[in-house]
Amino acid sequence: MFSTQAIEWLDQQAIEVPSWAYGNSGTRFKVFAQAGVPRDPFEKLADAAQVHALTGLAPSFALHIPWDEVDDFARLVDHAESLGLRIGTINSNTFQDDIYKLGSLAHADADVRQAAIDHHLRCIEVMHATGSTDLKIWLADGTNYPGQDDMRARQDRLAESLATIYERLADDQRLVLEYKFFEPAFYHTDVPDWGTSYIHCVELGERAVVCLDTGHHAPGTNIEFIVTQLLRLGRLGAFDFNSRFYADDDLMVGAADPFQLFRIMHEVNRGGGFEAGSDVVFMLDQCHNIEAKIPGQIRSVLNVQEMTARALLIDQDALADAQGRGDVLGANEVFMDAFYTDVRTALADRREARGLPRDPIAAYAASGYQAEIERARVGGTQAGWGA
Ligand code: RM4
Ligand code: MN
Repeated sequence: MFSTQAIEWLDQQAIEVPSWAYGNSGTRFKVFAQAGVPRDPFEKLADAAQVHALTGLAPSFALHIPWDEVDDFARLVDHAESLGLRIGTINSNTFQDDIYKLGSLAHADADVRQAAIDHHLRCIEVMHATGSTDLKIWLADGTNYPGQDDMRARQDRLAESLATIYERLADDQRLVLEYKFFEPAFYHTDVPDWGTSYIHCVELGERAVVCLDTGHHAPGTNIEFIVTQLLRLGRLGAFDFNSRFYADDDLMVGAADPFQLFRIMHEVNRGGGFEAGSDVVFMLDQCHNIEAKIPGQIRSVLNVQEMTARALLIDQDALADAQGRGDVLGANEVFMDAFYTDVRTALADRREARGLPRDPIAAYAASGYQAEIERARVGGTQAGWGA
């Protein structure tokens, strides 16, 4: 079914999982605790290792600081390696401390800005201790009311703070700037869109790149166009995958709109994002509020794999030919043919050939792991949304 090239890319596909997907999470209405939830980053890694062992798709693990602070990062790295994993992106957190009520890197008060900068310098230390090469910055900065603060001055302060952080990165480390159009700020956000993120990145330098979180756009936004443009500009650093029906729902990627995920993967392919040497990081940024977390992560990485596989089935020659002839319906038919092709059996065959279970969700259920963690992990809490 697949070309040799497609098989090679599918076999090498790597999707980074976020530590916070394994911890308790919820909405502002309620955080529902789940039995067996990890008590520390070591246990989160153990859970992530299940996802990778059963799918072969998730070799790296993103940390959120300070949620995942530990005394000894060398021990955490050893633990990750013993589980066949490595530490990926380090995500900063300047949205939960009281001092950040009116912002962090764009705050009017120089002391607050300095505290936020210092937090990022701590994150860079963690990067050195873990071998991570990506510092991901998502800011809750913004305002709720027109006139509340000077939007223009906030951009200048933000640019200055980012430059201070960027200067401290090593040559092989990147600053990955994520945008989001609203929430928690409801009037304006300081990095609301890809254009703003891109402008700051260009000003910073070559190692500053954009993170596209699929849940961070206004309804109706053509996300795949943004993917195309950022790849064209060489600034698509990372994805935060999730899906949404309304706002930033953080549901499982591909759950709300598999066709959108397919279209995104087609543009990734078109822009060389699967090729050797591409440095696009494919990360999940999700919360499993009501569903079981480990199977939720397994389902999510499989969804990404499935839509990647379908996108790789597009007959590129036939598509280019129809496009060149101005054959509107023909081009669309080539595109849709691939989308409508069920690849699940072919991917299960491929898994079997690689020594992986045909059905990772069923294999997880049969493994007894869930019962074991529910028995063993009692009484702990772990920093995160629920803390
Ligand atoms: C934000 C954003 C960030 C993530 C946090 C937990 O909405 O998407 O990427 O680190 O949530
Ligand atoms: Mn995100």
